[in-house]
Amino acid sequence: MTSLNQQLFERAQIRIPGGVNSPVRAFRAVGGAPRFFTLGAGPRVWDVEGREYIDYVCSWGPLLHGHAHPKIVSAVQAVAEKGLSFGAPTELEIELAERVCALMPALEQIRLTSSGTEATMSAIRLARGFTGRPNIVKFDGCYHGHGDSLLVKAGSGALTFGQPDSSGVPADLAAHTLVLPYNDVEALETLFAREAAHIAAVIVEPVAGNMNMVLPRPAFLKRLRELTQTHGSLLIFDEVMTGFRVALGGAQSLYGITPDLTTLGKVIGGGMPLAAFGGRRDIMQHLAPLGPVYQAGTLSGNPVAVTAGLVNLELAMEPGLYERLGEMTRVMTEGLVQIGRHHGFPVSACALGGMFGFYFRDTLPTHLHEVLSADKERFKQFFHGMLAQGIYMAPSAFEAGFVSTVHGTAELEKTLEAAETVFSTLA
Ligand code: HOZ
Repeated sequence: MTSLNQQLFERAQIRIPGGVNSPVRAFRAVGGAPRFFTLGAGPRVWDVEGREYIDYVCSWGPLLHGHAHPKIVSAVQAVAEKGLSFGAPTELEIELAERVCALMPALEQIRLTSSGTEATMSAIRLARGFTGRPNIVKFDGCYHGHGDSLLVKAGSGALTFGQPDSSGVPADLAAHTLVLPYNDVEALETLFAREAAHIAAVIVEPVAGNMNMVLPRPAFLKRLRELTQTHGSLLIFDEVMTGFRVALGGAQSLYGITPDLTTLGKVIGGGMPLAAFGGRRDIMQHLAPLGPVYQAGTLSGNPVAVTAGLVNLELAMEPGLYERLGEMTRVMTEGLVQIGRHHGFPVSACALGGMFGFYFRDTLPTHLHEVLSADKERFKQFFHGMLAQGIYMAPSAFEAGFVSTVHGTAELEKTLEAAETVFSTLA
């Protein structure tokens, strides 16, 4: 008897390539049929077969306050009744711009887009236009959306499916993307000594979240800032994932670094398609209509998405919220590690705010090669075991996990009980 999820997956594959609208969702890295969801409430989701799961994907990060938060839903309903899109300015956009710039002082100006990919792609174009230089530097395993210049040694789905260098990207263009290992200060210094005059920007996930989660060495981010500043290259922090997720002020507030440009997405849209890039005013003023760098979007600053983002951020501003969220994430991941090790598995985990990494290797990875050395077969078994116990984790060993502010003690206990059951059967 084929399950309903399987039936839908087969039907989807007739009209949608791979049955999904974003590759990692297809479950290919773990096997089996993806779950088709019908309902989300707080920290939980339900699939078409009526099965309930505690959700640690949280729509890949945006749902800082869980599914269908009543305040977000009612604000979105109210604004939707007044019109879904104008393709003209609204006051709501100014409010969101003001709020984000106040929370992240490195952003003096901001432009809204509809997806993180658009934000990073535009930030790269702006950096090239501003500096007049052609090359960008990225780090092996970091993912910055699927813009052509950035699908070189990329993480996330590209890494999951063994296509870190996508077909369809002209070699001439890819040649302008220079790739270095994450956390490697020496490699950075060598490259800058040789190529600085041609480097428009260095783009980095200040906490990497698309090769599982990899914490930066503080000295790495510090040196990045110094070298870019000295040589007139721009430093772009891609905080699409970490912005308002690891801290209210993003990873840049935790590590005390002021980038020239920052890209945002996920939490800034509260579950709606919204992203942004922003930074120094003198750079942002190179954008059309003020300057020569073109960038646009029919649905940019869409009022419904902006409203969801505004309420998501308003809720995030509650005092003590990130401390509580960080504590919940830490206790959950430490619990997983403790249970795994008790059953003899070499596991490790890291957590920051509402984001975590969990690895089948005994020490935390510091760059992609160490991430790749984790046991992917064990991960698959663990993933399916947890799924059968009602715990929904990212279906890839190369994605970070997410905890929301409404995951509570009940979810924590159920997750750790499930882990106990799963690790004891894996043993
Ligand atoms: N690239 C996203 C995670 N890092 C996956 C997005 C999705 O499939 O929704």
